[in-house]
Amino acid sequence: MQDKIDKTLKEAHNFEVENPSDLEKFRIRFLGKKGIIPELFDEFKNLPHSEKKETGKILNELKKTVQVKIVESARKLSVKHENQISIDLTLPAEQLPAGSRHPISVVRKEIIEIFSRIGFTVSDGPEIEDDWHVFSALNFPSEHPARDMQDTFFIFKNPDILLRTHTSSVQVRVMNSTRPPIRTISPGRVFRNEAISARSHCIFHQIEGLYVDENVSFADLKQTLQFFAKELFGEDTKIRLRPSFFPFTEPSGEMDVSCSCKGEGCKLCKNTGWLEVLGCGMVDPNVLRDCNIDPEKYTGFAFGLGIERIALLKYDIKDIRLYFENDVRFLNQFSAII
Ligand code: 2NM
Repeated sequence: MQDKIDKTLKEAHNFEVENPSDLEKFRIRFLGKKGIIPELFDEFKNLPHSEKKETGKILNELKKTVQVKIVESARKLSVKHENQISIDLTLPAEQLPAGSRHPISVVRKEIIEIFSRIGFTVSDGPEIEDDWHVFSALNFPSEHPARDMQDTFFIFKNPDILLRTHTSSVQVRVMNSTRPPIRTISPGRVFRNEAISARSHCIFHQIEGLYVDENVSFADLKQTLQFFAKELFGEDTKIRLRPSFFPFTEPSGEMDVSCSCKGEGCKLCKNTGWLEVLGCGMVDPNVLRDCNIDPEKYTGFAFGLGIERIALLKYDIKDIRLYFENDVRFLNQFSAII
């Protein structure tokens, strides 16, 4: 019997299992109803009592070895099987998790689309500018506080190379290089040397608009802004203009939109019923002249808005710093917005 067990063990070791059918043959040969191992257990019953302990131990070990070989071979075959599936090029691709648009991008896109519908093109310009395009051509007097180191970032401490503080510099470039009619908006990053807080940041995003042609009037400005406000905030939105001052426009104004609380009072509008949205005005004749446009023949209106502020109002965002942290818990909240 000992001999038979040794022979069976050798055979089990040498049995090559290459595929599922080999595995099934192996199982039947050794563990099937009429297989070698059940046969050996039958023979075992007839052994004299004195041999049972020793032989039983070896027989059990043989059975275990065969079982382990079956489990191991099955595992190896299934890995092989999986590898074959993974190169099946006809299978549909796995879905990748989609990201979301940044709220600043969402609002910028929406504003660009609104102005595109009434004939405005998009213009672009450099973030690193010179004094003339940012200040001189825009009627900033030489002693204006915005030109101060405190407010503007200068590069290499050179007073003539600086980071633009508004995208009006792009419009100076447009006016210098094209003849009216001009209808353009310029979205872009701007930089101001300000302390970072919940309400302001040293980098933010602006969109400025410019319309220059013969007979452009303040009424055109007001109608354009009213259209814009209704498109962005809803058909029921009302606007109001308050007098203001900017070096590059005369007269100048600030536009408020009616708050969605309808004057009932809320935190957002501080119970005034109005939200400040943008600055605007008629382009100062000095600006037109500096940009080679005849102020006797042409007039223009311009406006400027901060995208962070608009997004803040639209989505009730409490802290401007959230825009720049790229915390996915913040960004994921905009994943439903296209
Ligand atoms: C504002 C407010 C008022 C403005 C002026 C010009 C230009 F280039 F035509 F002179 N661009 N943008 C402007 C006017 C910007 O931002 C609050």
